Amino acid sequence: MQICARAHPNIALIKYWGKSDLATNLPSAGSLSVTLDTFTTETTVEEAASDQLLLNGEPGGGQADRVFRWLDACLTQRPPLHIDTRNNFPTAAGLASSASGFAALAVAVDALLELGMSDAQLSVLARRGSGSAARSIFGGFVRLDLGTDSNSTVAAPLLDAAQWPLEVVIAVTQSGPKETSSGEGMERSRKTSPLYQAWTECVAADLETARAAIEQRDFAALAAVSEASFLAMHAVMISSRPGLLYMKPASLAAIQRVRELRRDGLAAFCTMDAGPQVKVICLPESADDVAAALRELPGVVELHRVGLGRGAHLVPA
Ligand code: 2P0
Repeated sequence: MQICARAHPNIALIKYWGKSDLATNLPSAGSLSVTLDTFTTETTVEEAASDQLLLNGEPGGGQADRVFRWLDACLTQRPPLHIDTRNNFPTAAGLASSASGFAALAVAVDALLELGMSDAQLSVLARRGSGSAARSIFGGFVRLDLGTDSNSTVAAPLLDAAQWPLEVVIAVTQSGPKETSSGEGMERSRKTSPLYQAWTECVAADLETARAAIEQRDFAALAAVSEASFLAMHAVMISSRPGLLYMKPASLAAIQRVRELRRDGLAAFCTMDAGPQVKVICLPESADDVAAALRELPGVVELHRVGLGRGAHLVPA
């Protein structure tokens, strides 16, 4: 029997950067995100004679080790599995492919092995594979709160995509894999950044501000707190030793341009992750003008426009 699941990446507005427990991949603070449409991971699983993972049609290498270690840590027993996972967008380039990847796998493995997990249990399973994947179990606006332990640190939906259909313009400034993986970067920041403690302490208040802004559909308030969160995260990255410089000159140019557009009245704000791409969250009426302005910038090599999408789900194999 083959089971296929589909999941979308998500973009954090209130960022996750740092872990308090490596064994269970427990984040040191909460986070809040929007799940995208258009970009998808589709993952097919079936029982096999031995473990094998194909990533975009090629043997998974280091990713395969990571996936099978995760499954062995989370499931008491399982058969050997053949996993075929494909992304329709760049892998490991700061476009959150691990979020959609582990969310799709969690849903597919749960169905194949008939584990009967709830959405919350699926979110914990996905989180143990990749912190941001906990959020891709759900669609629209999603919040992850710290619980008292690993099993209660779980994402939950805030609003469906249709309840506030924002658009996201993604300016790719450099394609290809990132220089330092998120997991390695987070550990470097935790161990060496003098700003790390202050960073983890400011997240709870930012989460509450963002939650209220989303509930009230207050775009300006969401823009202010989201921009503050991503800039604070990059301050932590830059102040790590050695410093993690994910921004490129074109990334900074895009951020400055979006700030000008906002001063001119457009509803748009930027966020960035562990890579040089700039994601611009827009009200739908501003997205055309934002895309046109970013297309003109030297150094923007690709532009994508996506909406908000649904959570991870099964599809016919
Ligand atoms: C986020 N990022 O909240 C943050 C912002 C990148 C910057 O979650 O080590 O691949 O697998 O738990 O989820 C990317 O890190 O990290 C990420 P692991 P993950 O979206």
